[in-house]
Amino acid sequence: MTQERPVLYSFRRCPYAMRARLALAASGQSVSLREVVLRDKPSEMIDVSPKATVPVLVLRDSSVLEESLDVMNWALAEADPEGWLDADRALIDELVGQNDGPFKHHLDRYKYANRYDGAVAEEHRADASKILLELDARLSESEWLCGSRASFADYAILPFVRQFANTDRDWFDAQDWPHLRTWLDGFLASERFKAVMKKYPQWRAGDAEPIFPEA
Ligand SMILES: N[C@@H](CCC(=O)N[C@@H](CS)C(=O)NCC(=O)O)C(=O)O
Repeated sequence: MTQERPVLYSFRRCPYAMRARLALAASGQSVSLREVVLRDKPSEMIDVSPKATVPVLVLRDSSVLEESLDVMNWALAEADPEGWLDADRALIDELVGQNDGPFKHHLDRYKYANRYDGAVAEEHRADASKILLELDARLSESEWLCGSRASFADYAILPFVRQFANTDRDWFDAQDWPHLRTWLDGFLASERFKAVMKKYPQWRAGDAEPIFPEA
């Protein structure tokens, strides 16, 4: 059976789900949103994606995208009115790879040091900060990471920098990375951010499914 629109399993605060929602919103693809609570995942999601991470996008033909970058690429291949993919793809991939690899590694061990044996939060914060200083240097040259326009890389990375900043916002604000702060604060103040951070109740089978993004 063909569904009316794709179904997105999402969790509001998850940075991976956030980047997927950002791309869906930018591309204007509307989906039926199923808000997931991670400790109480719906069996409908696990049935289609046994690895059980969010986001998951189930397309109209029932094919399943279970990686956030795949959801972004799918949405932007459908429509990319803001030119997120116009930037140099090799640069996008390099920046996103650094984010999803080493930066995420250090972010997790900074934010949740007690979950990792022997992890010292300050050491991981320092290692993550080296990466953020590189981003700050880049943002001192241009308003966005890949030039004068926002790209895939900015929106794939911003949710993770937000999470890093929120771990200790006073410490973050005391660091010498003015361009990074302007970039993050611009994102946090944007209508796009507000639109993708709207709160939805946990979805259970049979519940109404809000259309995302809202008109
Ligand atoms: N590589 C995946 C990672 C997604 C991921 O790890 N999401 C987290 C939430 S932020 C999750 O669902 N974790 C499963 C859990 O906590 O049970 C992607 O890019 O979509």
